[in-house]
Amino acid sequence: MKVSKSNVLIVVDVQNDFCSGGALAVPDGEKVVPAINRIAEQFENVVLTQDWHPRDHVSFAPNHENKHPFEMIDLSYGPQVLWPVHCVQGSVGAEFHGKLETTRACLLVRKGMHRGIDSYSAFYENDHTTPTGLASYLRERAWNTLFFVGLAFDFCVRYSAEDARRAGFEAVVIEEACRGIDLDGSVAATHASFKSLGIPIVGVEAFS
Ligand code: VGL
Ligand code: ZN
Repeated sequence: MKVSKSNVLIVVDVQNDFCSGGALAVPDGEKVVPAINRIAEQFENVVLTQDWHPRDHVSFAPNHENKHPFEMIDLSYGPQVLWPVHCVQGSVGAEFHGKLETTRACLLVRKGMHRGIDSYSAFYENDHTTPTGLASYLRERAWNTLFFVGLAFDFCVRYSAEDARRAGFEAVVIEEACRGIDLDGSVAATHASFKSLGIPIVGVEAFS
């Protein structure tokens, strides 16, 4: 695949807490790193996202009485999964994986920073109305096709790609450079949703 100047690679949440030994470890999460580094070499434009929560964040199970990680609760903006404490602002767990090549990235989008709203998508928080500013940034740079890699396939990669598509961008997911959490069939639900929204999955070999 020939990567063009209007293409951008969006590297989602490749942070220590989502890798083996981390607070919300995605199985084999760190295995995406060599593939992402190789793919990123083909792109002139690379954007990174970073899950970046305050310690009192509403998505953390211990911040609710008698609630456990992976239970659901209802918040004003809808149902929300409760997670273990993860990606706390300034913590080692919130840092990018040490082997992730970050030097060529032009923009870093931090998300999940408001205490009362979680944010899976790089574009909108989970209330689906509070923007991060990423869509305007990409539009101003006239980048129209977004390639997604990173963690987790069925949460932050999924919601980012879906919002990109709804915002009028072309969105493509390189699934081999992603890993999923797979909570209650969330990986299958992601595939179905991508299919209905017109979000193709392409292989890594296209970028070598
Ligand atoms: C994520 C759950 C909670 C992700 C972030 O990056 O997919 N998942 N926070
Ligand atoms: Zn999070």
